Amino acid sequence: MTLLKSIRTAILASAAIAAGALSAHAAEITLRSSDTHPDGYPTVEAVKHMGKVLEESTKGKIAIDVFHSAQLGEEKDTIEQTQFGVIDLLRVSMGPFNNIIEETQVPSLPYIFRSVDHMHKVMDGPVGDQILAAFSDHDLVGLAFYDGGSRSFYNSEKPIKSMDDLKGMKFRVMQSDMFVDMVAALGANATPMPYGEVYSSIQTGVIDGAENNWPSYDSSGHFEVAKHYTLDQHLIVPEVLVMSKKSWDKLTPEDQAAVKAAAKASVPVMRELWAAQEKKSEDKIRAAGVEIISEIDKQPFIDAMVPVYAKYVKSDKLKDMVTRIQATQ
Ligand code: GTR
Repeated sequence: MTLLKSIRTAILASAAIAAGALSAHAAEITLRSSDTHPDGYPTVEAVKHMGKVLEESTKGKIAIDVFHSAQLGEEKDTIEQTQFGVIDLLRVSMGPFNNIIEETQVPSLPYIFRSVDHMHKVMDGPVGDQILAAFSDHDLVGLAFYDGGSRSFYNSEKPIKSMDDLKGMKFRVMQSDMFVDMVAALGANATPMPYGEVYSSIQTGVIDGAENNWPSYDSSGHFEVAKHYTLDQHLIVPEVLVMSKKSWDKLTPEDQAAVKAAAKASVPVMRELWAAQEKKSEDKIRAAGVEIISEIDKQPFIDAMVPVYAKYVKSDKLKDMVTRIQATQ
């Protein structure tokens, strides 16, 4: 990000926070939390739940204000703002962390998880703890993982029924080099861009499509402009809730423990909301007449990922993480 853009984002974030501060809670400390998703989305509601738990456990001392709908900026920018301490809490996909924290690349690898259950087992265990701990070298505190379902390609042009159909097409990916390489390995072209720019970029033909899970494909409205959805499920990327180290250091050890506990308490709530939303969004999208291609041979997609693994899983540390994930039953 250029310095000018950094300053602009900081000003935007401060203005939104100031506006929100007027309606803030009567708590002694109000943590400002950012999310790209709209009000009512599972991640937004889960952080609100965390806020309720925290208010209770700290007897009203600490509250959370959730700024949804990217009011504080797009994900890559809000990561910086959280590192600076302008934003206290951030719910974000693991993807935009890939270029910053190498451990986050591992659960972002295409087809690394066999299922959402497998992902839960891994992220709830020692590999998950190792990834959370990795945030501390980057002015952040990793608090908890949320669900992001599985991501598949959608586009405005044609039904994708095999890898061959992807040839030469242009897809938006999250701002992660690994996802650019993933799409290239499938024979297509990738354009990294902020989430908020995807709708108009599909509409104007700058890109042919993007990739995401059911709830985001729904809430972003992308299904209105990209009506072919192929369930190749190339990614099951967990999402993460992090806190600014600057904000964290201002809390007493007791309050820090309360924040951690409240974040953990929001995880089962998130999972329940997520499962319900996935179903609701799928029903809505099917009813809207989107063409869904679910009969797809994933093996060629999986095989095509060998060079992506070779490029990103190089160090012994990451190799060991991949082995442990694969061995998790
Ligand atoms: C969503 C995810 C967001 C954001 C978005 C994107 O599924 O929940 O955090 O990463 O995808 O594609 O940018």
